[in-house]
Amino acid sequence: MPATIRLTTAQAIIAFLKNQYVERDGCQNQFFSGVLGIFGHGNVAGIGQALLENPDFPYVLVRNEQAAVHMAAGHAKASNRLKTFVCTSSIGPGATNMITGAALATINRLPVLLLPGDIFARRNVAPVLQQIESPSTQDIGVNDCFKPVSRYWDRIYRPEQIITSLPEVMRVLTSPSECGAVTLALPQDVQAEAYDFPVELFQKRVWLIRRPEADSLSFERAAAAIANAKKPLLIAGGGVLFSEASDALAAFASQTGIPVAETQAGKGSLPYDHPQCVGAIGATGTLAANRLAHDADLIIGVGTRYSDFTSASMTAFQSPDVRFVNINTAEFDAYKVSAIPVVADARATLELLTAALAEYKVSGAYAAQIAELRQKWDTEVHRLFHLDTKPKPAQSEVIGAMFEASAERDILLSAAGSHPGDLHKLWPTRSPNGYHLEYGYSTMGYEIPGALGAKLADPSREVYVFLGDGTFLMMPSEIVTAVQEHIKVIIVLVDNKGFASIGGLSRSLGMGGFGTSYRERSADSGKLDGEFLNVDFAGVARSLGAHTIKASTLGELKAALTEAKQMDRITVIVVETQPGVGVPGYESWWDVAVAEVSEIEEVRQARAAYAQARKKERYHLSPIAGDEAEEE
Ligand SMILES: Cc1ncc(C[n+]2csc(CCOP(=O)(O)OP(=O)(O)O)c2C)c(N)n1
Ligand SMILES: [Mg+2]
Repeated sequence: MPATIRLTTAQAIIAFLKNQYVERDGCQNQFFSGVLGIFGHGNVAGIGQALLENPDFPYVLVRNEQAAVHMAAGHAKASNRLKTFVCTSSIGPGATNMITGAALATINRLPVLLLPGDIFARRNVAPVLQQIESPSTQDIGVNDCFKPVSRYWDRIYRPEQIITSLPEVMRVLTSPSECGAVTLALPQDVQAEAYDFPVELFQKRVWLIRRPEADSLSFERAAAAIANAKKPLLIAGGGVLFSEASDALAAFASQTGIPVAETQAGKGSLPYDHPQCVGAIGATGTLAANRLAHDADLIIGVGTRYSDFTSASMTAFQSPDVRFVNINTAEFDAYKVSAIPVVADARATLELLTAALAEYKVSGAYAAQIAELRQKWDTEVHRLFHLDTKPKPAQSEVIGAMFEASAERDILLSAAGSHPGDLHKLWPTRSPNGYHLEYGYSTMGYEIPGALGAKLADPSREVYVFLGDGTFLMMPSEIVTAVQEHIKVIIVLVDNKGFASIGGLSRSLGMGGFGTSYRERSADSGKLDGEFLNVDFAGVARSLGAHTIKASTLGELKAALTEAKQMDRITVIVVETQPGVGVPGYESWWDVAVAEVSEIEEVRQARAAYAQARKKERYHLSPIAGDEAEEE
């Protein structure tokens, strides 16, 4: 008989999780950095009790379950998916608070493990507090809502089910192609139930993070397509960073001369001053990247899922002959845009391509065009960093000041508002993962908890958070967690009286910014166009425990950043920016559908412009280039 140990289901889960390790390129580390969560009756006596008995597995109390998942996702992103946290919640609202975080993680392909409490498996006391009942089945609950946002979902009705479920949990969390949110719903009675578990289950287990290589035929076709390309452009997505392929990409780009454009998730794949780096691509792209994309005859997509921001809503690639090669661990992404699919690890494939393309170099004319576009873009960034706007600084000047204050390995983190677009264009990223944008789900509220997770992934890197006033009001609460855990991050909070981003979008579509600024309802008009609301953001941050500084001018902001660097605790700098001074778009667009009929003339005009712009949207259905080549 194999040796067994009698544990509750919750005790067994914690004992298993703390013994999981990952290994890549010969380096090993513990996969879970601990457990984040909030206790309620649905987990306090189960997972809570197990954590009490396992003090070597750190438990961090957070303020909001959604924030716990963001913190885990930020941690996973900043550690290239080699680490994450477990998130525990009670049943009901504590559990469903995690759904937004789960969607964020799955969309961004980040591993997070969620353990929501669930209603009693034995049912005799139903309906329990916070249970949603169904007249048609007893086998449904709010945790079923996690199914579409999880890459793996399971509910544990009997203790021994975890023996087969937990290995599946780990397979998905450590898979380079499948990873995302994993949800294990845990009925509260089952959490506390004991079972004789095999001791083997709790031995140290090391999960190999594979670097799959391409099949030879796909690889040869991809290499041939590149060798024949006259105007190739490589798009670096998040997969380049996850794969730690920056050096391999730099070698490939230097040798071939192929320019590299970056998605939001892939920005920082190359340092901004690498001669082949042409910066952001797509709706929030640089002039350099967007011009090159427009005429490219071959797009090499590495670790990208071609979101609408990357493809400028399928208008970015206008050459009639454009073809695609996609390098991706996920077959799903590799096959997009009718590409030659190279289902493989980014680093391994780029190294092999560099060797296979020793003879290839872009033309002198193309190289000169790349150099000239890069030069023009540098000038534009310099202009926007030094607008000298008065009396308040423009947002681009705030970004410039943050860049000047930060050091090479520091991290710039943001998620929603007007910041992602401005930062994607302007932030000169100096080191891999130095640019941390959650732009798969663009979740207001990710920034503070995401930053805490990123900081815990590598405390030697300073984390700067660029935060909107709208986002801050949505979830300021994790400042308390930062104080509790002694986690230092620097937050620059831009007070622009509401939603500059959506307000600007609304105005551009003929709706005059309706319902997007923070103003009182006017007694005269009955609308939200009265006095501006005067929220004391610094006061809120201070009351939660942060060191706070108010800056009214660019000079004060620079001084505040110097002070913040010297602080040993979370610091919030509040800066008001000059309204209406935005960063323009650069020969790009984003499809936001405009009303087809309207009483408002401006909306009708916007619709006409919209119909015109949409004509550039393309399907990329060309036969796969490799096949064509073979037929000739
Ligand atoms: C949770 C969530 N709700 C709504 C949105 C849609 N949205 C995107 S940006 C934005 C406004 C953000 O305002 P703020 O943080 O002040 O940034 P600003 O636009 O002023 O730069 C909204 C409402 C979102 N991205 N996330
Ligand atoms: Mg704002």
